[in-house]
Amino acid sequence: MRKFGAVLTAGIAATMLTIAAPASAAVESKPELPEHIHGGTWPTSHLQGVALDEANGHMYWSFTQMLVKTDLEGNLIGTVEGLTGHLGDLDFNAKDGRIYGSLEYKAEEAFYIAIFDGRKIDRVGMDAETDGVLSTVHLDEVVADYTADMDGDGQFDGDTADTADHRYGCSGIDGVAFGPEFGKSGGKQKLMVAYGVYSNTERADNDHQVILEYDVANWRKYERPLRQDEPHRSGPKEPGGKYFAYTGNTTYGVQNLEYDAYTGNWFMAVYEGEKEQFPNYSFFMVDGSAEPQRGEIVGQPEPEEGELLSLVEDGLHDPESGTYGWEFHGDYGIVSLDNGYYYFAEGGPVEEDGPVEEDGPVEENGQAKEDGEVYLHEWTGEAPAPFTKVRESAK
Ligand SMILES: [Ca+2]
Ligand SMILES: [Ca+2]
Ligand SMILES: [Ca+2]
Repeated sequence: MRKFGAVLTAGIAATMLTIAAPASAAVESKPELPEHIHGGTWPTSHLQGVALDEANGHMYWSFTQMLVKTDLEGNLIGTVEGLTGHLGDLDFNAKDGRIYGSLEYKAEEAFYIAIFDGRKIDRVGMDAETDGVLSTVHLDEVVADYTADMDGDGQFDGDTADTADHRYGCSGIDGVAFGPEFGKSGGKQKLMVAYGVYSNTERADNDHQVILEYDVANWRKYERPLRQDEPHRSGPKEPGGKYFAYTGNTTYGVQNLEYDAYTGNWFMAVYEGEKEQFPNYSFFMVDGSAEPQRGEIVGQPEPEEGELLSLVEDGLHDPESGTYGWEFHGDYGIVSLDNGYYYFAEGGPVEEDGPVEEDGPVEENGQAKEDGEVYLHEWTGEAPAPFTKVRESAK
């Protein structure tokens, strides 16, 4: 499904830079966390995101239609099931101890932040609607951009990439993360929500990642139980901020978003884009120390201004498009431990007795399952990949 061919070409053509060590200096001593955690094997779509509750020793895993809770040895504690939409990336909110994730119902034109009360998840097979562990807040802003009739023909073309519709190419939402406001290193933690963006090489208005900012401190009044047969619309009318990062078009936008207090930057893992005029990197960093700048959101049908974010100017560089990035696959889950160590997720289709090829016979006999796990990584700051796996053998 993913295309790796263009990546190699881009990597060779790009200028290699050496990244400076972050201001916080050397990597701290290795944390007392396992180097590998297995999230299990589930009859769902693939792993979409992970969230760590370090204080309580719990890991949460988004398997698209199911939330899984394990301890840090990978022992199963519980699951929340019955999601008919798309549960995407997650993050843990240290302030209220809950897990926030993106949840899409494209046919119903409903886009939510799903809020799981992890403390109440204590058994396998809990129901997303009726067991009181999940509340949802609707995001009107996403609906407005997703459903925009951009070519003005009076028709909204729905869930397809092959159209001029969807403002900024918005396909919904996926990456979510808590962190400080852009341009700040501390202060109130805001929830940042990144758009999915369809891959389409025929239009010029889809070359930005779009990030909405919300203050969830007053969200209790909006929270409602999930009702999938009757989607509610309770939520903030507008985001607290809306930001644009020029990366070139990607395939479904920011898969995983994470704030890294160690470097002070925001990580964006994407499935590579296909436009020839871009290097189509798989990993970008937004400079968290840079104040957003008011400027033109290039490529829009009518000239439009917005709050523009700055990419970290390191790693790989493509002078023609002016973009910077890295080659690293964090699409299935990222947790920054905020000390130079990270969990990155991996996963894929498996059979009971071992891995199988994607699109292999297991897909046909209806026994396909998806496996998910995370591995501890360490910051290197190098290019093309700025992280390296912490290996058991290095102990
Ligand atoms: Ca249209
Ligand atoms: Ca995803
Ligand atoms: Ca995240």
